[in-house]
This record gives sequence, structure tokens and C-alpha cells, in this order.
Amino acid sequence: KLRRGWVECRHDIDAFAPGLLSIYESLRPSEEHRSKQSQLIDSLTKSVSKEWSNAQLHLYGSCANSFGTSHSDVDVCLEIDIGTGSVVELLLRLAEILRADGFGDVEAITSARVPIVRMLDSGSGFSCDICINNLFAVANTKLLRDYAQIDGRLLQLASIVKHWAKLRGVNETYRGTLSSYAYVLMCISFLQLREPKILPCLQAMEPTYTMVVDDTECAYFDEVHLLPDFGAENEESIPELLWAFFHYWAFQHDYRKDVVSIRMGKIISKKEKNWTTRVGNDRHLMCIEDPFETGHDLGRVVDRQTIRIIREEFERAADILQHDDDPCDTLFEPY
Ligand code: 3AT
Ligand code: MG
Repeated sequence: KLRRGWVECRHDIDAFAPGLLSIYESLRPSEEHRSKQSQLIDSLTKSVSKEWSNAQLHLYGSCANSFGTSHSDVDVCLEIDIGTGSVVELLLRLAEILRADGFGDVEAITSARVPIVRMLDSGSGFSCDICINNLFAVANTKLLRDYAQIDGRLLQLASIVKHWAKLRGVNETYRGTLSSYAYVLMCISFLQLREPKILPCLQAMEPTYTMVVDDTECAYFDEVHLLPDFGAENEESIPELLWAFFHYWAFQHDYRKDVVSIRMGKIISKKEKNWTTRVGNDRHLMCIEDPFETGHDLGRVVDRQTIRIIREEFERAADILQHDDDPCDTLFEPY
């Protein structure tokens, strides 16, 4: 396949701004959606505190990191001192309690990498995952939310990319493609690397926020209201950025050497991370470093076959945005 070098995007690409922005608007959760979500959290809190008075519920994932859509599930983390008990026992007990309190379709999924209780709230129709003491997720949720406040284009770009990934079937970790969280990190990194920059690197700045999780310090500059015009010098539009994002991942990212790192605000190398050889199931074919769990590669789920599928999707998307007359339709055609 021909690898293209530096290409300019088409001159009329801004014509697609209204179409793309209306897709973004249609994805935003409604007021009703939000209020149903908080009702669900309230009833969950009641059920949980009856049994464990010292427990705390945290929302994480897209219902709290501002990258949520009307299709997103509700992710909840139960923070609790489990003492000598086990997470699995606790989840089984939690499932019992929720069933007794009338929640529907309650299921404890204890064999997953992150064991959870999953349930369907019949009132709202929401699917809800509850995990125990996964405080890294709570910390990275806040980091993503803070990045989203700096420049509105992050939220627009990432929502459109997530939507694209869902419809094109490349947002399924159990099948070897990437999580929503990975796509948001890819968007943040991409905007940190624009010239002029659209986003800063918050972890490279003087920390104003610190949360310690499992002896790891999660620290960064969180006073983002002090950076209101950070990206203003860069005037790139959403269609330009979306095209450049896909173009980067299709033709410019060096899959053999590069690691995307929002922690460093730049591309780092597999060599310096020691991610050059396969260890166990971690193949490191496409590397996205977690900002706090830095040994964790969000691309580790990707294998030889799925990396081909993902890259073909990036190429397809870049091509459509470059050449198609009606990219807003074609781009999101279900695969
Ligand atoms: P959706 O809108 O639900 O698709 P989301 O942002 O809720 O997007 P996920 O449901 O994939 O994303 O994940 C929920 C949160 O869990 C996001 C992030 O805070 C955390 N998380 C997900 N995957 C990982 C991971 N591999 N390592 C660390 N944290 C993760
Ligand atoms: Mg979610």
C-alpha cells in the first residue's frame, strides 16, 4: 500500500462543519437523560449505604468525564474498605442487595480484568457497571473532564471520533479494538501536538491537584479556569482537525516505534518504555500510555488482525474526508 507523506487537506473542508457539528449536538445527552442518571445514582446510594455506611460512590467514565453521549452507560465505583474480605465476595453481596431493592437484570461479572456488577435500570433503561475501589478510573475521569474545559474542540472531536468508532465496529475491547477511553486519550494527545497547541500538558505543569492511588501519585495542574484562551491562537476547525486526526493515524503515526503519551504531551518511544517485545498477552502493536498507570498500554488489546482493521478504518475515514462529496453520511455508515 502506498504510504503518503505530508498532504494538505482539501480547501473546501470547512463546508462540512455544520454537518459534523449537528452530529455532535445530536449526541449530547439531554436534560432528561441527566436527571434520570442522577435519580439512578440517588437510589443506588441509598441501597449501598444501608449495608455499608462508610462506603462512597463515585461516578466515572463518560457520565462524569463530560465525553458522554445519550448512548453511554453509567459507570460507578464503590469506594470501600474491604479489610480481609475479597472483592468478589463483596460484589456478590452487592448484587444480592440490588436485586432485593428491585433493580433489574443484576449480574456479578467476577472473572473480568476489572470485576463488576452489571445491571439494567428498568426505569431509565440505562446499563450500569459498578466496580470496587478502582480509583485510577476516578482520577483519570477528572483529568479528562479538566482537559475538556480548556478548549471546546476536544469535546467535539472526541465525541465524533467515539461515534465513528462505535458505528464502524472498532470500539470493542473484547474483540481486540480500542476502548472509548483510548480514543479520548488519542484525541487529547493529537491536540497537544498541533501547531500552535490546542491543549497543554497538564501533568507537565506545577501540580495543583494530587490523588494517591495504590502508592502512585496522580498529580497535575487542575486550575484549568486559569487557561481560558489556551488554544485560541490555533484557528483550525472541526472538519480540518477530524481529517488531520485520521490522516495522522492512517499515514503518519509510526506504529513500530511510537507511543502516544498525554502525560508527557508528546510522542515517546517504545524503546524507552520497554514495550518493544511481547510480554504475555501484551503485544504493544499500537501504543497508548495511560496517564497515571504508566505501565499500562491501552492498545494492548490490539492484535495482528485487529490492528489491520483499525488502520484500514483510519485510512477509509481520511480518504472520505478528503474526497467524498457527502462525508458526513459515508463516514458513519455502519460497517
Ligand atoms: P462510553 O461513552 O461508555 O463508550 P466511557 O468514557 O465511559 O465511554 P468506557 O466505558 O470504555 O469509556 O470506560 C469507562 C471508564 O473506565 C473510562 C476510564 O475512566 C476507565 N477506563 C476504561 N478503560 C480503562 C483502562 N484500560 N485503564 C484505565 N482506566 C480505564
Ligand atoms: Mg462508559
